[in-house]
Amino acid sequence: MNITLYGIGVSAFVAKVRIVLDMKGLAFEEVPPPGGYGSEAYRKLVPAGSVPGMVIDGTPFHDSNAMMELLDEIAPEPRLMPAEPFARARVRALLGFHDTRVEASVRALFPLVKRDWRAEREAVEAACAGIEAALERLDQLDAPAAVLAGEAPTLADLAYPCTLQMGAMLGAEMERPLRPPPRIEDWCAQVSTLPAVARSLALHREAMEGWMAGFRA
Ligand SMILES: N[C@@H](CCC(=O)N[C@@H](CS)C(=O)NCC(=O)O)C(=O)O
Repeated sequence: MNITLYGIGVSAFVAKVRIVLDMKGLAFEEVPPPGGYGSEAYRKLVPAGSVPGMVIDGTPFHDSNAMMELLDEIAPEPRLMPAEPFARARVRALLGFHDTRVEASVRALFPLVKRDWRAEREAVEAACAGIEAALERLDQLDAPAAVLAGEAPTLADLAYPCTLQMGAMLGAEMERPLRPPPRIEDWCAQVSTLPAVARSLALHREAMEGWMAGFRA
C-alpha cells in the first residue's frame, strides 16, 4: 500500500489520522498540501481541498473521521473500533463531539492569538470559558474514562490529546491557563503515554510553538 498523508503541523485533525497510521504501524509519507490547503494544485490530488487529505494507491480521501475508520478497517491490528454496536455508536459520537464542540471551541482562539490579544482580555476569557464548557460537557458524557478503561484505546481516545494540547498552549500563550476537569486531564495524560500519541504531541507542540511565535510582538 502506498499512503500519502497531506497535512500541516498545527492541525489537530491531521494529528488524529497520523496517530492511527502510527498505531497501525503503517508506512506513509507525510507532506504539506502543495500550494496550501484549498489550492488548485492540492485539489487536483484531494478534491475536497481540506487537510488532512490522504491518498492510498492513487485514491484520495478526506475527512479525518472517515480516514480513521478506513485505516481501522484496512489494517485491523490493533482494533481501534469496538465490535459491539452500542460501543461503536459511542465512539462515533465522541469523534463528532471532538470535531464540532471541542476542536471548534479551541479554534475560536486562533484569530485572537494572531491579534493584539492583550487588548481583548474579555474575548480571550469568553473563548477559554467556551473550551472549558465543552470539556465539562465531555466529562459529563461519562465516556472518556469508560472508553479507555475498556483496556484498549479506541479512535475516540486518540482524537483528543493534540486538541487539548492546542487549547492548553493557546491559553498559556494568552496568559489564561485552561482548567479542564480533572478526569479529562487524567484521561488525556493516560492516552498520551501511547508512543503513537506521544510522537504526534511532540510534532504538534513544535509546530504550534513556531506558529504562535510568528504573532508575538
Ligand atoms: N471535517 C474535516 C475538518 C478538517 C479541517 O477543518 N481542516 C482545516 C485545516 S485544520 C481545513 O482544511 N480548512 C479548509 C477547508 O476545510 O477547506 C476533517 O475532519 O478532516
